[in-house]
Amino acid sequence: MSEIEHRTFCRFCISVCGLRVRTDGDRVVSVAGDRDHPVTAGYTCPKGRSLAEFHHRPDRLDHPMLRRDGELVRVEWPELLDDLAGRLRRLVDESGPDAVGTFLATAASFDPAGRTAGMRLLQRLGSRSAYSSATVDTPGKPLVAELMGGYPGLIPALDHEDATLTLLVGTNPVVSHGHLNALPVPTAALRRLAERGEVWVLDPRHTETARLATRHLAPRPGTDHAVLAFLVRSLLAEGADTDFLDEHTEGADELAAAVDRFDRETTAACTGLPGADLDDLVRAVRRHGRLGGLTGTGVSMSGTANVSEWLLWALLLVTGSFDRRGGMWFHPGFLSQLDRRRLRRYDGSAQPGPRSRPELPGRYGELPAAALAGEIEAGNLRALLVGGGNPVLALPQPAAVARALSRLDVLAVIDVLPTATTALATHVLPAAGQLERADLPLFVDRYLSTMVTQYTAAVVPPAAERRPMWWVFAQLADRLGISVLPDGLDPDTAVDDDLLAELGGRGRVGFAELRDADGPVLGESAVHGWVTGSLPAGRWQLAPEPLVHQLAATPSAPADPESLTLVARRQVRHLNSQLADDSGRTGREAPAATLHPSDAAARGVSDGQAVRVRSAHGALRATAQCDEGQLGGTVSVPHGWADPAVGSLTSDAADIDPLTGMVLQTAVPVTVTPGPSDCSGSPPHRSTSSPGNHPKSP
Ligand SMILES: Nc1nc2c(c(=O)[nH]1)N[C@H]1C(S)=C(S)[C@@H](COP(=O)(O)OP(=O)(O)OC[C@H]3O[C@@H](n4cnc5c(=O)[nH]c(N)nc54)[C@H](O)[C@@H]3O)O[C@H]1N2
Ligand SMILES: Nc1nc2c(c(=O)[nH]1)N[C@H]1C(S)=C(S)[C@@H](COP(=O)(O)OP(=O)(O)OC[C@H]3O[C@@H](n4cnc5c(=O)[nH]c(N)nc54)[C@H](O)[C@@H]3O)O[C@H]1N2
Ligand code: SF4
Ligand SMILES: [Mo]
Repeated sequence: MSEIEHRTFCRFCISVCGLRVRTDGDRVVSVAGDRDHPVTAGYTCPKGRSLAEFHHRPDRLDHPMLRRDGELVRVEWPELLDDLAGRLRRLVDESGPDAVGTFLATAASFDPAGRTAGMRLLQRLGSRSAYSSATVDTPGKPLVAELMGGYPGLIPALDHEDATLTLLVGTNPVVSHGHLNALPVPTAALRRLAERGEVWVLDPRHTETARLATRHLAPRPGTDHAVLAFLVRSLLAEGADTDFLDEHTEGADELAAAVDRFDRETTAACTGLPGADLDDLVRAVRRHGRLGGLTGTGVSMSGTANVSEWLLWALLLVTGSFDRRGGMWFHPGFLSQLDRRRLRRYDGSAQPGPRSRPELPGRYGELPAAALAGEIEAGNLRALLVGGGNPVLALPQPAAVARALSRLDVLAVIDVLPTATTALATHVLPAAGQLERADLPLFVDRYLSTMVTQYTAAVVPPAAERRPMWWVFAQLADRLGISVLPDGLDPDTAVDDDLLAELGGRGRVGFAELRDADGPVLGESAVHGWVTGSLPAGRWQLAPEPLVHQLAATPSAPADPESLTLVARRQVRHLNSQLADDSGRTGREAPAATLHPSDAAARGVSDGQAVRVRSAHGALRATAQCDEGQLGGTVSVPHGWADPAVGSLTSDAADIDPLTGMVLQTAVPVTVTPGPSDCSGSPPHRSTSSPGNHPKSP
C-alpha cells in the first residue's frame, strides 16, 4: 500500500497544533507539525509528536469489558450495552435519575460530539449529577466573568499584535501551552511580546516562562490577590482611565474601599516581595497605560482564586484595557460567535448543591467534583459514567476516591487506555481516539489564541472494537428510550459528521465549508469592542459583593511565614495523568518534590534523596530535587502521577471555596522530612480489584 498524508490537529491540549499525519492503510506511520498551519506553523510538543506511537500502543483498550466475579472479561458490544442500560434503568427506577451521574473531563473537552451526547443523556434522564474536571481546575474564572460582566463565558485573550505590557500570574505556558487561553508556539509568542515591551511573570518558581520574561517576581503562594489589590489601589490613585470608568463601570468607590488596606507595606509583608519591586510594577503599568494579563492554575487552585481573578479584571478595567487594542480582547469564538448573539444575563446565583453537601454550589448545570466521592458514600450517586477523565488521580485523596468508586453499582469508563479508574470499572468501553474520529475544536473555540478553527476527518478508522464516545452514549440512550442525536438520528447509522454538522453549524463559516477546507480556517486576528457595549450586566461591575466579602476575609499577613507550602505544577511530556507512564518509562521526566536548597538543608534533605511530604490531609513519598529557582518556603510537586499522587495532600472536605466548590490545590501547608517510610495517602494500584472489595451484582 502507499502512504497518504492527512491534515489534522492535536487534541491533547488547547493549543490544538496543526499536524500532518502519514498513514499506510490502517497504520499511522508518522506525525509532524503542519508547516502550513497559520497559527502553529509546524510547531508541536513531544505529546503531539507521540501520537503515532499512542495510537498503536499495545495496551490501548480494544474491546468492551464487563466485570464478572471480580474480573473484567471481554464481551461483545451489544451485551455490554444491554447490561449497562438495564442497570441504569433499574437504578433510575429504584433511586431516581440523580443516582446516575457523569464525569466528563479533559479528553471530553476535545471530543465535542462525545461530550454533548453524554450531557444530553444525563439531561434527558433528568439527572442533576453532572461532574467534570472544571470544578477542580478553574471554576473561579467563569464566576468572576458572571459577577463582573453578567455572562460566565467571557474569555479575555492577549492582544498579540498590539500589547506592550503582559502580566502572567501563576501560569507557565511554555510547559502548559496555556491555561484557559491557548498560547501556541509559546516560546516564540513570549519572545515577541517581550521584544515589543515588557512581560512580567509572578510565580514562586523561576519557570521556563519566567526565563523569557523581562521581570520575574516570586510572591509567596496564595498572595497574588495582594499584589493585584496593591496595583488597583495605586492605579486608582494615579493612572486610571477615568473616562472608561465613568462611562462603562459601576462600583469604583466600593472597589477603592475594598483594596484600601493593601498599601505598599502591607502588600510587601503579605507577599514577601520587596517594596521596590512593587513600585517597579506599578510604574510599568502607568508607563504602558494598558496591559494584558492572564492567570493560570497557580491562581485558580489557591485559596484566593476568586479574589485574585477579580482584582486582575479590576486592574484591566481601571486601566481601560478590556475590549480595546493594546489591552485584551474577548474571544467570541469562531464557532460560537458570541459577538453575533444576544447573551443571556447570569446574576451570580448558584443552583442547588449536592444532597450530601448542600452548602456547596451547583453552577452551569454541574455539581462540584469535590462532592463526588461523598455523594457515592452517601448512597445518592450509584452509577457513574466517566468519559475522558481519570477521577482517581484528578480528585483529592486518591485512595478514598478509589474506595468510593468501587462501591458504585455501576462505574462505566469510556477511555482509550487502562487507567487507575478503569481498574475499578464495572464496564470498560473502548473509545475511538483522536486520530480515529472526525472533529472540530468546539469546546475550546473561545480559548484559542486567535479566531481560527479546523475540521478534521478521521485519519484512520477506529481500530479493533473502539467506538466514538457519542456512539456509546447514543446506544445507551436508545436502549433507555431517549435520543441524544440530532433529528432523532438512528445510532446504528449516524456518523461523526451528523453530530459535527449540528454542533459546528453556527460559526463564522458554515459546516460544509469547514469540512471542505482541508485544513484550518482563519478569521479575524482579534475582535475588539463587542463586549463593553452589550454586556448583559449593563456596565462592568467593579466590586461584586461576594468578592468584596471574600477579600475582606483574607488575612493581611501569612499565618506562619516559616512553614512550607505545596505549589501545583505541570510537566511538558505528560498531560495530567495521560502519558505519565511513558514519560516515566523513558526516564526523561520524573516526578520530584522541588525545593530550595536552603529549605532542603534545613531539613537534612539532600538532592536526590527520598522525602516524605505531608499535609493535614495525607502524605506522599517523592524524590527531592534542589533548585535555586524554587522560592524558599515552597515545594513544587507535579500533578498527574499515580506515584507520587499529589492529590494525597489535598482534601475534598477542608478548604473548599464556598462560592465555587473548588478544592485548594496550591498554597497548601505541608512539611517535608527525609525518609521513604510508609505513607498514608499511597496511591491505589492498577490491578483488578478483588471480588471482596468490589460488591457488584452481576
Ligand atoms: N504539558 C502539559 N500541558 C498541560 C497540562 C499538563 O499536565 N501538561 N495540563 C493542562 C491543563 S488540564 C491545565 S488546567 C493547564 C494549566 O496551565 P497552567 O496554569 O499554565 O499550569 P502550570 O504549567 O502548572 O503553571 C502553573 C504555575 O503556577 C505556579 N504557582 C503555583 N502556585 C502559585 C501561586 O500561589 N501563585 C502564583 N503566582 N503562582 C503559583 C506554579 O509554580 C506553575 O509555574 O495546562 C494544560 N496543559
Ligand atoms: N492536586 C492536584 N489535583 C489536580 C490538579 C493539580 O494540579 N493538582 N489539576 C487539576 C486539573 S487542572 C485537571 S484538568 C484535572 C484532570 O482531570 P482529568 O481530566 O480527569 O484527568 P486526565 O488525566 O487528563 O484524564 C483524561 C483521561 O482521558 C483519557 N483519554 C485520552 N484520550 C481520549 C479520547 O480520545 N477519548 C476518551 N474517551 N478518553 C480519552 C485518558 O486516557 C485519561 O484517562 O485534575 C485536577 N486535579
Ligand atoms: S502543544 Fe503539544 S499537546 Fe498541545 S496541541 Fe500542540 S502538540 Fe498537542
Ligand atoms: Mo485542567
